[in-house]
Amino acid sequence: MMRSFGALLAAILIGAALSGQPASAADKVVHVYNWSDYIDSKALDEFTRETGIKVVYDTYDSNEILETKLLAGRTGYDVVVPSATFLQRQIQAGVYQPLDMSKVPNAKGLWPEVMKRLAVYDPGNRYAINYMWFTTGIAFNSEKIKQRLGNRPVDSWDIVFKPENLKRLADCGVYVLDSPEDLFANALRYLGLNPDTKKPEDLRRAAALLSQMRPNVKKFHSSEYINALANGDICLAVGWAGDAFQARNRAQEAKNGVDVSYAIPKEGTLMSLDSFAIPNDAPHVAEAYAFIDFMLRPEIAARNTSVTNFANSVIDSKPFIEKEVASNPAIYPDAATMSRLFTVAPYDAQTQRLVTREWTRVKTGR
Ligand code: N2P
Repeated sequence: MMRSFGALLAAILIGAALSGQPASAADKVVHVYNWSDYIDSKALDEFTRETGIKVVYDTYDSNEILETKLLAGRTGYDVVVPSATFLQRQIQAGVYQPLDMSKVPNAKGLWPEVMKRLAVYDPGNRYAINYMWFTTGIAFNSEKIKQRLGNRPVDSWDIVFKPENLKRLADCGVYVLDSPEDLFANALRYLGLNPDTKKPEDLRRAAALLSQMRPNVKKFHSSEYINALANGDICLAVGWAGDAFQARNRAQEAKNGVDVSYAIPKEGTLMSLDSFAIPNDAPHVAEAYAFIDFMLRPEIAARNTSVTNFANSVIDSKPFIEKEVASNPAIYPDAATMSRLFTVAPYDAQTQRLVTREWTRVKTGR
């Protein structure tokens, strides 16, 4: 053991000598695993320019994918961005290290209201720092919806959960998030049940409602809807707020005449919080802190919001955010809308198994 350790050390030292750099220079890297379409790529370049830390950046589009990796361990990632419910049970599973806030000076600018909401999942805000928060809602192609449903406003989950409505949109294309947490919570709410219930019979009722969507859904997917909406390939998606507005912007840039809108349904919807956390076995902890702190700078947070159209939690970023984004009530909801948003607690293991099984049935009919 000692010998092989010595040999390893020698190899590192020789390697460093050959490359002409001290061993630590090779460590100037941070491995970040974040949601797709969730950052201004120029912010990454700027971080590297300023700190000399290279960013290896991978993306995912589902909490389940992230969680499977985290629970297997040794992901090699230094910073990950779970949603709050997943964060809570990952903390309980011992996946993360407690944060040393003295290494994140910009955390002083975090929005107390958002961090308070996050504290429900991470008591005392010990393990995570909020990155973005947002709603799940209905993204749609205004013109195509009007052709099919007339002038009635798109303002209710009725359009998605009443098969006679969704059927009229099947020909122009409907995508739905492949995210059981979002869909179950909203189906429960729509049925007048507690969106946070863990009762098997309630969850089965929600699953039955969700199953009715299947014949009219082209795809269950959590990131492809941005381009599909922007290109006019689909006319409706159950999706996340920022993604909907990214679709709108892409269509505008392409000047293809497609107009994408987004609605927070009047019945209310799920509010989610995605937060930075550092895995226990992160190989580059100092760099992880540097990365998180950089992203909390007001100007940088503002750019990430202006580009992604997701609301961040750095209060002083507001004046730097593009006006159209900062004043968009679907991105930064007003108090009345806020009061219709709900959050949910994580599923216990047994409920999770039920939900996973039912969700597979919703998607495949089997
Ligand atoms: C970004 C989606 C992030 C919100 N495309 C889902 N957690």
